[in-house]
Order: sequence, then structure tokens, then C-alpha cells
Amino acid sequence: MDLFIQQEMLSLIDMSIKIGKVLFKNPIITASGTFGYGTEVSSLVNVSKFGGIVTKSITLNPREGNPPPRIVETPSGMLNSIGLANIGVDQYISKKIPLYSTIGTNIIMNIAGTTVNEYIEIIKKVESVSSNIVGYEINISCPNVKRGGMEFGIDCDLTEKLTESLRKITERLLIVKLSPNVTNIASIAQSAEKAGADAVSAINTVVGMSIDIHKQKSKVYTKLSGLSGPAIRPIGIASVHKIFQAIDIPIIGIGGITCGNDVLEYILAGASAVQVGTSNYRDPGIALSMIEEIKLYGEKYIISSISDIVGVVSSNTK
Ligand code: RRO
Repeated sequence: MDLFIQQEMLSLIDMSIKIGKVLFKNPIITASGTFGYGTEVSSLVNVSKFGGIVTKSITLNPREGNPPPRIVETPSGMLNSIGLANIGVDQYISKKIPLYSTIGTNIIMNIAGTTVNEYIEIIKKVESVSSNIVGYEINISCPNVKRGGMEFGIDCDLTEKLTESLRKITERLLIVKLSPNVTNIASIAQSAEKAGADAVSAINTVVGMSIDIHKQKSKVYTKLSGLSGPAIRPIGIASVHKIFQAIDIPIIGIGGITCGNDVLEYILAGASAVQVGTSNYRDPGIALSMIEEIKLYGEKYIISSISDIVGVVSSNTK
């Protein structure tokens, strides 16, 4: 057999996955807040190779965000308190959505609000225009705003009511993004599933704090902020493991992913797909190399489809 054909056959792991009715070419998605509106780096990185892109959080009105300093490096991670800086849904519709017509990958719009009605209004506005957005990630887990955000994500009833209201107004993918800053993340995931979510994503950042002992001040303006990066990876994986045992809809794993092996840990714990976040600041193309690393793993262990290994570690205890 021709050597080239032999090599092609060897690497035939099917990387595609399905969430709801949407097909993703691979399970690697860029995470909200770490990849802008999805178009900023398209001259540097072939974004069409990603399974998908999640936009930064969009709110009903434009927001400047929190005062600086709003980012600080920490051991194996970083703290952020951006405070939902974004251009608001109207400008998002007029300036960003048209740029997606040739992007070549699945765009998921992340939305945030302070009331159920705000979330509804944002989705209604987007649904009223023509776009190729495949779905919405509902942010109920932002740790850095006084109202809304995490208020929903720490309460099963509020999560259920919000998800139910949004389910009624869109047939597009509905992904609920969960907070790790709760007693029982699996019960919040169950509320989202019960209300009709297509998937959950976990985790958003972990509440953290860092102090400058010489200035005797918090290093971040808002004092408390959100920890991300490799420091939180074991928390993310444990969360996926717990959620996997509690629900049947797909889970998108997030938190501290730096390489293909980290992706595989999430998948084996129960994630059908993952989002790469903080690593994008180091290299906006880093997620592309993860796709290749997973293909090599598929060859080594003769895996025909990436879906075949979702949750194999966690299902032992299901
Ligand atoms: O904007 C932020 O400060 C922020 C958001 Br919306 C979020 O969901 N998670 C986070 O760590 N920061």
C-alpha cells in the first residue's frame, strides 16, 4: 500500500462531535473572554480549524468594565476582574455578526445579564436578524459584577427559571456556563438540563484574591476576582466528573487546559468538548496544536472516534 495512504488511514480518528443538533468538526473550542469576538486574530491563526469559538460575554448595553488593575498573574494562573467590558448587543449585531459569514467555524455567542428579561431581550434581538451563530452560552457564573452574573449560577431555581425562559425563545444551541463557586455544581447542572439546556459548560473562574503586602492593597481593583489557568485544572476536571454522573446532556470542560493531554483528561472525565481559555493569551494558536496531539493519541490507542472515550473514567463509578 502507498505509504501516504497508510499514514492517512492511521490517523483516521473521527474528531467530530455533536452537541444538540450542531456538528463540531473537533472538540476544541476557544473560551469566552479569551478570544475577543472571534475575528481579532484571524490574520494570525486559521480560526476555521477550531471546533468552535465562544465570544466574550455580550450584555444588553455597552459596558466599560471595572477600573484597572483588572488582571494579575498568580502561581500557575491569573486573576481577572474585567467586569463584562463589551460593546453591547446592538453594536455586536451591526459590527461583528456580519464578519462571521466566512469564518468557517461554529460561533457561540456568550450572553450575560442582570435580570431574566435582559437575557431574553438580548436573545430576541439576535434572533430577529439573520446570522450564522449556532447558539448561545448563558453566562450565569461571572464572579466580577455586583448584580446578575453568579447570582443565577449559585441557585438551582433561578438557573431553571432562566434556562426555561430562554428555551422558549430560541431553537439554537443553549449552553449554560456553570460556576465552581457553589456547594453542589451537579445540582445546578441538573436544573439546567431539566429546563431544556442542550449542554452545560464548566467551569467559569474560581473566586480568588491576591495582595500586595508593600502597598497593603489588593492587586486587583475589585479585591475579589476570578482565578483561571493551570491552577484550576483539577477543580475543572473534578467538576466535570461530578456533573457527568448527574446529567445526560453533553458537558463542555473548561479550566487550565494547556495541551492535548489536558484535553484528554477532561474528555476521559466526561467532557464531550472543551474550551481553551487562559492559554490563548500565551499563544492564540495553541489550541490548534492540541487537535494534532489528540489525533496522535487516537493513533496510539487505536480509537476510532473521540466520542468513544467520553467519560470512560467517570462512568466506572456512575
Ligand atoms: O468580565 C469578567 O470579569 C469575567 C466574566 Br464575564 C466571566 O464570566 N468570568 C470571569 O472570570 N471574568
